[in-house]
Amino acid sequence: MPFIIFIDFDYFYAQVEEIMDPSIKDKPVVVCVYSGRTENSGAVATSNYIARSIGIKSGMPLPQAMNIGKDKAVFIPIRKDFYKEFSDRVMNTISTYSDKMEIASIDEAYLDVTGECSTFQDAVKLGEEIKEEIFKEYGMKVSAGISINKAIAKILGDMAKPDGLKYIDESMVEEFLNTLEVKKIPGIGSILSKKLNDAGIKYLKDILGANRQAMIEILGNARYNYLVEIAENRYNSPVEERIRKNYGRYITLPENTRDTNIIMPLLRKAVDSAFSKAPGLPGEISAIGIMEDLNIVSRSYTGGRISLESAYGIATGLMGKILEADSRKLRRIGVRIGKMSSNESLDNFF
Ligand code: DCP
Ligand code: CA
Repeated sequence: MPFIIFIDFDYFYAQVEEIMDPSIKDKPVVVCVYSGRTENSGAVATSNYIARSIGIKSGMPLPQAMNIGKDKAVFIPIRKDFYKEFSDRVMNTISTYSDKMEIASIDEAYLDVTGECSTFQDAVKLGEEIKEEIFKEYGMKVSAGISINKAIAKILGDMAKPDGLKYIDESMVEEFLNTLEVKKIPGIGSILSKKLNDAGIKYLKDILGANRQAMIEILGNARYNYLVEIAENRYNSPVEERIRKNYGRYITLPENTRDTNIIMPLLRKAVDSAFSKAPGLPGEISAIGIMEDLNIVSRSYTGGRISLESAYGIATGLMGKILEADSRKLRRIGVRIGKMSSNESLDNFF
């Protein structure tokens, strides 16, 4: 069975605004899309949880939100490019945990960590580590769901909000599916779930006993099949690699350590792996150390076309410098290569 981690950033746009200006953190924060028609026309893109608790939610018309928020809420115009860039950085950090990653939206990602983990418990630990690292590095809270397929992982991630983590392993799946309400399933909004409720369907499992034609009428063929697959625990849509190419490789050490007998062989392995992904030889190589307190330290070398053989020595030297300058233990190590002189692009050029 695969191990899948789903990550969703909490109240994303509004949280970015809080991170940029912590003084607004204890107020309702509302990110607004102004339509420009009249001064206050537009809608709420998203809001923080304090704003949600007083009823200001995504999609609400601005005049209504302003009426509720009045003088206590902070209204901020949307700055999409800035959030996109923030998202790219967080996604980059997440991508260091597995080579199989699917970025599903600006604030959602799936990781297949089957290859990184020998037990489900390892996958849960990795999920906790990802949450911790994102918070440490960016001050951002995310929620995580961990299970044996993407659908259940996402359902759990949604249930874990905010700032939570939930998991269901193989042995718990059946019981989980037996009591799962259909409205909790991604893609089943309030309109569909009302229609299903009217047809006597409250739980996902009810669909299996219902009249097939009647269900298809409400759901359509594709969605019906999708729900049946989840309900019968046959859903296995793979994590599809959708990610900006990153010629890096990070490895979590078996324990926090400064022992070069443990670190350097794994560093060589990271070099091998980074080179195997790259289309040509790099002009730059960095060694990265993620410390026991999750602070990140890196050292880089630039020059010429670096061969795999020389990369081992360079990376080892860089890691040596990291250890020399620091007294902390290392938790993870990484190698990143860049400034590629790609054979491919030369071919295209000539
Ligand atoms: N978004 C938007 N308009 C909407 C819904 C969402 O512009 N009607 C944007 C703003 C959100 C981002 O997409 O920050 C992600 O959407 P989510 O549904 O994941 O919502 P949030 O991240 O805001 O909240 P949650 O904590 O529920 O994930
Ligand atoms: Ca979100």
